[in-house]
Amino acid sequence: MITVYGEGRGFRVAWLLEEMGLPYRLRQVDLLDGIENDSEFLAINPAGFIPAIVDGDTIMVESIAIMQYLLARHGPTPLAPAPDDAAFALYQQFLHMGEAGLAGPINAIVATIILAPEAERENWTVGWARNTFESRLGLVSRQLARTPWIAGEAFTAADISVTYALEFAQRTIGFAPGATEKAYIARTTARDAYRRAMDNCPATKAWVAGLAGAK
Ligand SMILES: N[C@@H](CCC(=O)N[C@@H](CS)C(=O)NCC(=O)O)C(=O)O
Repeated sequence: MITVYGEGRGFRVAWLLEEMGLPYRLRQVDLLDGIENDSEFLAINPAGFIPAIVDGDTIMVESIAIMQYLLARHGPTPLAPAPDDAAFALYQQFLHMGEAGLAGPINAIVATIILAPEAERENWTVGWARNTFESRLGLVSRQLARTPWIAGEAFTAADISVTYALEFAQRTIGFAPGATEKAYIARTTARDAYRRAMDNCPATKAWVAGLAGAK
């Protein structure tokens, strides 16, 4: 049985596991409680960030890498188009862009607006991170104007990566999706696997419920 440590980007992992029909359990990690008090989790990830997984003898961190591991180790699955598939390049691109170009820069904004002293909250780095998010979002919107899913005509793990980032942005930096992104989020989040993952992730469910009016 695979154990997923922590929600946050662990939701991506739970959603993927639901799509793949693989059994798992979620082990909550409360970052706000002081991670130094959670020695069991620190034994899994001494760096103290989430998510992490344990799958037999395998321990891993980094949500996108975890997804690639699960898709490869427990696949094959159409959720990860093969190298000879026409969707392969876009799939790889957006799978990674969901974190590297969208959710990652948001971390800098969130950390600054929550943790920085008042006078430092709208600093240069926050502006840079917003611009980075917005320029990558332009590529997402352009692609969604062409195809229903981010890598083409079929739902893939890249849609999990990007959808999480868009909902994260809505929740944290006041991102207001346009009509194309709204319709996309409605499509991806209507999937049964998304709903089942939500039911296993109460903290994520609570914050997404808060977005209901924005959708
Ligand atoms: N690139 C990492 C980002 C992980 C990340 O930022 N996790 C957040 C919660 S979603 C966290 O643990 N923050 C606390 C920390 O980094 O110490 C991934 O995709 O897994």
